[in-house]
Amino acid sequence: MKSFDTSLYFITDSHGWNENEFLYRVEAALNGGVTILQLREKEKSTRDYLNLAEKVHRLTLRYQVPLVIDDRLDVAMAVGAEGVHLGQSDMPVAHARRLAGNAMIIGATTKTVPQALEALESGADYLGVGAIYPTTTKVKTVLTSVDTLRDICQAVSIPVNAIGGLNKDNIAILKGIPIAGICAVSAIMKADDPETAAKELKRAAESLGITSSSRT
Ligand code: TZP
Ligand code: MG
Repeated sequence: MKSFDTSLYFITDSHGWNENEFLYRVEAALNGGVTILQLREKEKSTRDYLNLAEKVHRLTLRYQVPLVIDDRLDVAMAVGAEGVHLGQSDMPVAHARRLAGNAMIIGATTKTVPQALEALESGADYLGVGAIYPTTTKVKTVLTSVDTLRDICQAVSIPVNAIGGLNKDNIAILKGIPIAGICAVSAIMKADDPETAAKELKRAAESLGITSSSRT
């Protein structure tokens, strides 16, 4: 059964950390209550991505938090991850769905209503939309307006998450927009105390009315 909650969606970035420090931070974030976790690696070899994914999956399984692998359906399937997240230049959602079957959580990055509708029709389970604010995380992206985010939320029936430069002090801009959750990399990954950072972000999201809701 596919059940997931994107209300506090943590995306990892291993830059600047050795493996032990990285895994410590991942576990701290899990302790802080992140509801879904994406392993995002852009520079690792396939083998190194697989090895790290296996280690992270052991942690996420212990916390019963779904693990999503960024970009790579093969890595996701090979480690038995619960999901994969696909960008506009990755494998199309329809192809991934055909290969992975219905049980896999498939997320898609979309920046426009037509892209969102296409992802929905292709079988995506949730959407990531942004960047809402400029980001310090290494990514090729452009800013997405809050109005476009609202339009996408209204156009699709699946959960939509906001991403990009979001932290506990600036997410009020999302008030009143029917997003399912907040995605964060640096607000948690680079925090002095990732567990507290996750808790504080969760509280800030709850104060906007973004609450845990498992999707099936
Ligand atoms: N896609 C759009 S912005 C972004 C991605 C992967 C990075 C978000 O990172 P941060 O540190 O939360 O701004
Ligand atoms: Mg990607």
